[in-house]
Amino acid sequence: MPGQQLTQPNTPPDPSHIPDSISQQAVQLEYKNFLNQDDLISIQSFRRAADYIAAAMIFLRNNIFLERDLAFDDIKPRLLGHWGTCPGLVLIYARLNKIVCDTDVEMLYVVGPGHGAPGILACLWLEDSLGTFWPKYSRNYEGLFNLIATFSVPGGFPSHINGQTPGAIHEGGESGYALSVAFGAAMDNPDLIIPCVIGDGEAESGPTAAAWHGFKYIDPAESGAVLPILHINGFKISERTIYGAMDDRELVSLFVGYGYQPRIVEDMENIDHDLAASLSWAISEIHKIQHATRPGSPIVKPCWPVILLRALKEDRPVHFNYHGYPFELQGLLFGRPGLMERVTIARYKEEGTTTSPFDMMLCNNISRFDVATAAIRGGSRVSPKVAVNAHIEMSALRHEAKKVQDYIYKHGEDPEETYATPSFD
Ligand SMILES: Cc1ncc(C[n+]2csc(CCOP(=O)(O)OP(=O)(O)O)c2C)c(N)n1
Repeated sequence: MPGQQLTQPNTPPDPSHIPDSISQQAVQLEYKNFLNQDDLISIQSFRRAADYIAAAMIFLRNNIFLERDLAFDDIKPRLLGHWGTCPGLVLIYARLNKIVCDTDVEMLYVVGPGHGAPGILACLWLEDSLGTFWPKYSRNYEGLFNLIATFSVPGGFPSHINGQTPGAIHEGGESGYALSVAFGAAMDNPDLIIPCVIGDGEAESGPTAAAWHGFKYIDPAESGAVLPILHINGFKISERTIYGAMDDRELVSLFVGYGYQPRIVEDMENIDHDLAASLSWAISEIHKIQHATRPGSPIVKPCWPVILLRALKEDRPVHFNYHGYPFELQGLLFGRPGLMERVTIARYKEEGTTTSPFDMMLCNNISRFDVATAAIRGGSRVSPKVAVNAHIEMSALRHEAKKVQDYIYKHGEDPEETYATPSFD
């Protein structure tokens, strides 16, 4: 906003002057534990794998499974593809995929932020849709190596979704057209549902501003439906977005005015449940409209669903474990109030004497036990779920640290496992 001073990267929207009563127009759903445990685990595993592959496509030229320590030469010399939009695209893809597998609904996923190509290509590789058309990207080690190593270099996939991508009907290289492409695809395709992701930067463009009205040209009796999903991650390249700066009341007023039923999805702690319940609600609303109108009784001004996905929390605490003098880091933060409150810096307190390397860390409160304790302490400030067992977990860590220190004082050296490579499940 003009004259506004921002103190943190993803500043929450300032409250508007719109009466709170408008919030009642946003669709409310009970979504806690919407997914059963098996579905939750499978979706989250898919997302973790796809997010890793997407990040690797952008950054790594080899060493794709991190089989040895990362070296400078493992990083691509020229980084292309936008990481910021990928996790959101994958989040939506993962759930839609499950819906398509579990039901007989026909879907086409149109992605406005086509510059998030790594996210989409990673999903296509995981479900083996790439290998079917491109044997060099088959679902094996070699196929994954080719996907990652050749991404955004000549001969590989480019950083935007293009015509080589199986199933692509929209390139997404030029922002603004996803929503109109989606409405076009729905016409005369009565059984097709088209979830269409629109970036909040893209949503500012003229073509998208007009396309929100597209459903006014859709006859639910003979055409399919578009489910717009506005991806409000707050940024367009390096600038804040207008939609990211709008509070819920402004967003709800706007979309109710366009003629939609808006559902805001924003519970990052339970995002898979929240999104799954919201997509199921949206699909059932679409079916309700279509079933009501198809026996030959047209509905005047049906209210189609729209999903407003706020996919970023901005206030996470940051803990630096700095094995040196912290002045440079403090200098960077100096005078930036939002950041000063969020960031804590642990560093050597200059305590300890002739002892073992790990004991030096324990004495200075910068061991891995201290990092874990700081994460729990910071996490419990922002998440009641973490706060519940925080004191039990922190005392267990203190106990573990004491056991290690006792061992060191008894044997005069660090326990062997101190230097073992950690494994992650
Ligand atoms: C018409 C047009 N103008 C400019 C660009 C350059 N551009 C690429 S991505 C991007 C930002 C898109 O922001 P958003 O839609 O919010 O996507 P996200 O932040 O999720 O990546 C811009 C401006 C473009 N692709 N098309």
